[in-house]
Amino acid sequence: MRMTRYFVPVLKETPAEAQIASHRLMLRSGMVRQAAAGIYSWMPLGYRVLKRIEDIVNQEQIRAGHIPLLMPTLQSAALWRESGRYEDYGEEMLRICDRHGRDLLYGPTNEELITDIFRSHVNSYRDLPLTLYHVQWKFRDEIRPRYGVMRGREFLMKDGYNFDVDKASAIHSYNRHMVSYLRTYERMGLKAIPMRADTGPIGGDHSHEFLVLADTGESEVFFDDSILELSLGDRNIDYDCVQTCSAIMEEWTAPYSRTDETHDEALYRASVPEGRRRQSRAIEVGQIFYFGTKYSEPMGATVSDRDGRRVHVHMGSHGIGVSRLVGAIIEASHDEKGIVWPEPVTPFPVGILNLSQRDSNAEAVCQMIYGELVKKGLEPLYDDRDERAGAKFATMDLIGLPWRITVGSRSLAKGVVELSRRSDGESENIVPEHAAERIAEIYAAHF
Ligand code: P5A
Repeated sequence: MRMTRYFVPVLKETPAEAQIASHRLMLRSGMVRQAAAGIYSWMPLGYRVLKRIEDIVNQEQIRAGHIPLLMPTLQSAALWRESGRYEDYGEEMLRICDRHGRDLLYGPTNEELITDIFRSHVNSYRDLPLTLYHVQWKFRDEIRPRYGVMRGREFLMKDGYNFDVDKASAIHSYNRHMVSYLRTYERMGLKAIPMRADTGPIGGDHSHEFLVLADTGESEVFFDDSILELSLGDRNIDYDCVQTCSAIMEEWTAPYSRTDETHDEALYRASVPEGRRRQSRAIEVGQIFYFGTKYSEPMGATVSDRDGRRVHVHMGSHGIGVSRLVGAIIEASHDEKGIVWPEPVTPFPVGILNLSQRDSNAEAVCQMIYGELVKKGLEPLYDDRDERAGAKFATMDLIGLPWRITVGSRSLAKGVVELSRRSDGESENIVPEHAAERIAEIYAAHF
């Protein structure tokens, strides 16, 4: 993409309303624009990142055997009256009345709607286990939307729902989600720690939140430092294997880790050696729940079991804050100059920066590198504006692409261009013909 043909409405001034780095940087780099309190338009650059995150989420869901579908944003209030949550949900629910006087709502979550789909079409234990999920916009009329996309009113969530014939099978679904979430966050370059959590309006008594450490996070967390050393790496995981998933679940939940809602000071002191006790702020980027028959009973979602008896299905639900993750990744990865995108979610793999825009040779070299990168499926962002070098560097640093190829008359006279890394500024000179190949090698390690 050529910058002169793109749309990146960067801001020169830091917007006064933004209190945390990610919100500031997303506004300044033209990734989002507020449409109303807690409601954002995703500008081209922000939209690319959102899609990258959504792609990783989808790939990992499908790898775990979960099935994508798409439910609407608007739901009928009648279903929520069946579960009893229409009144209980309170003021966070946006209630709408259509022209016929029928009550609708903008879905804050989809347990009722998915249970309705399930009960209408599934009849037998033979069709289980089943996990359906979608990535869809949600609305929660948060009393205090803040921190940009972190606590929005309209936000993008991946929400999945498992249906199992009994508790043991549902616990496997829960563990499988835990494992697939760990892998999902790891692929984004994030350390997300599972922590025992409260269940709030979703219900049940079995839940974990996934938290990313950040000073600006809204949660207070207490954990055993040793949990930070755990990693799935490139383990080959069989998601259908009960033992594999429960062993990984055990591994990650053995060290103490809890949010302030479930924190037990006595247990913490007794089970974590003093030198390993850590207390921090953190951002909740996902949560998983097992709630048994909380929805299937009032809504009559049953299947016939092996003995021909009708039983209520056991369910859980599992959410990832897709739009929140954009902010969380920036909180975890930025410096004083701007964003530092991890390779797996960057909007463009590399930026080409032309310091000598009016030199036809420099333009030809940039175009050659651009063409080679596109051939390799790595579309770069080419800053071809007729701007001062300083302004171009500042924009690239703000936008935060992980790699930059700088082309200028002076270095071309020596037959080289500069390849540099955003995270530490490390750079090297390479011949222009090798530039695209080098970028391809770097990215091959990630995909
Ligand atoms: C699980 C999926 C649920 O709603 N029902 C379906 C369950 N869980 S949750 O914890 O309430 O939400 C899941 C994740 O969504 C993100 N999230 C938000 N992101 C941005 N702005 C908000 N206002 C907001 N509220 C929730 C969080 O990442 C949360 O973990």
